[in-house]
Amino acid sequence: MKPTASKEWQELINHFNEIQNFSLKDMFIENNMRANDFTFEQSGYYFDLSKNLITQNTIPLLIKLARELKLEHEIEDMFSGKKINQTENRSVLHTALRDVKSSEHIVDGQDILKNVNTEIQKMESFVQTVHKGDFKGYTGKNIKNVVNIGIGGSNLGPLMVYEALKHYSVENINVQFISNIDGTHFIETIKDLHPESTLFVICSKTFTTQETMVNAFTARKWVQDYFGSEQATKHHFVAVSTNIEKVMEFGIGRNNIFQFWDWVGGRYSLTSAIGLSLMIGLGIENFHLLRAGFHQMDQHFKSTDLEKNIPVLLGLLGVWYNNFFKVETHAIIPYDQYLKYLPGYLQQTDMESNGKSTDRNGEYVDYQTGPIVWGEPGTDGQHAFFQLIHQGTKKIPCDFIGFVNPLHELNHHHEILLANFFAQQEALAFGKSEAEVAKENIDSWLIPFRTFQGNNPSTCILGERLTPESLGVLIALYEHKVFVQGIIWNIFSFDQWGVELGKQLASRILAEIKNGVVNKAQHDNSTSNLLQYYLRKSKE
Ligand code: G6Q
Repeated sequence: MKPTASKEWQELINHFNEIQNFSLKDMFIENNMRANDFTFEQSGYYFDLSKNLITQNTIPLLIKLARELKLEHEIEDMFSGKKINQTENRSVLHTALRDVKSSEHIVDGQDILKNVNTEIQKMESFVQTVHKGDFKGYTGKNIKNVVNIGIGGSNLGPLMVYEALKHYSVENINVQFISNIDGTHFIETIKDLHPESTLFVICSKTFTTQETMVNAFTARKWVQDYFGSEQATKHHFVAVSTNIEKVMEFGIGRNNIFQFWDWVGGRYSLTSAIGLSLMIGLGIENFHLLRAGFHQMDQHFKSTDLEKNIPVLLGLLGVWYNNFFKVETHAIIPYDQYLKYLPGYLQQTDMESNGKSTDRNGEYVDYQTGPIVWGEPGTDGQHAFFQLIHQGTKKIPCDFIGFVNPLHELNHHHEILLANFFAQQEALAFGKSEAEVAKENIDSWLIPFRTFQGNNPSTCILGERLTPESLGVLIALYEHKVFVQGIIWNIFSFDQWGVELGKQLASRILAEIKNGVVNKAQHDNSTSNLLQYYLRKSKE
């Protein structure tokens, strides 16, 4: 259903018109218990939504809209395995990958949990052989370096989680990631590695993705050239894929292929065998704790009333800003260096899922869908882009993510980090008025420059400690938030047709580059000129 045609949408417009000029400062003065009204504790996190531009009526009205658009029913459909990824005719069952509690889950007559668990056991056995030194390189050396080759969903999740949980990583194994087709990524990653102690994990659902395959073939050549034997391949390569045939053609034995299924979307796949490098790098137990964290949030999302359901509330707040305040972006600001790849990871989760302009009926939408997601860790961001959030002309809802306890002993660092974490949210919400600035005895002409309007919304997500489990909770929270928004916007969140056109054109252009001849009839004037310039200069 078109959301904007509902009476609930109209009610939200009316509500917006009433409150759009309210200020957070006034709302906190009017209700000095406001924080309590909008704070939730869930799965080891403290969620403070009170510094958002909402009144007591906003969330109920948004929830009314969600109910009208059958959100509860849609959640059930996803969990039960209905083929909600309609343009690809697939179920969306990443929640089954981390269902650590149920004994079976029948979809189309198949117990998919049995398959999940069989694959997990296979991963565990393999990882044990690597850890114990039973899996050896071609010349009998133990594996010390693992290189994950994959891109998009077959890279961003494992990369982000490995960096986030490095504190928990196993000793003597170092995991690296190669994703970009830019040869620099390959060269710079392998330059300090030795083929005898390196294992490549080729992660590709399709095993046809250009970047991954080119990197995989280059890696295979690197290994074979060193050992002077094709036989070395099976000692230094394993793969994760749904395309067993293609992997075997590459030269990897059936036993070293780890499987997943078409009901797992790439960007939702990190708890499938795509997480093999994680299981190797972080240990079996930590991989399970991560899954358990995901499951905890899955359960919360599936069975909690919308009024207290955190992914639902965060999703609806996003709709509120995106469609009523008409903001364009959403910032993710982790005050935790371990989470430095989280904003990039969530860019894919969110923007590849909800960056769509065709609704579920195939019609062009006449309202805004997914926001631009961006961010950097604090406090670095404070010395870069925070100026614009504080004094620029744009409203930018921000998620501030932090943890009470650090994973190191430099407590004085952590106190300063968290002081900044709290201070930025306070400053963004309440600003500093002209009158307050004037009291500071500065030249009057400087007052406007030193004034802060405030009223920039933020959500505080404060965890107890960054652990495999709490990270799982956090990732699943964002996955479900994105799902909620996709339902409200009436779009298909689980396909990604928008990545296809560029790929097609690149393959056409590559043929021209290889032939050294530009087919002008195929291109506009600008592209033809660029190609000609490139061909001319690259020959010089
Ligand atoms: C994610 C997308 C996309 C995908 C990559 C890699 O949801 O589908 O990012 O993960 O294109 O695809 P392969 O795993 O098939 O190589």
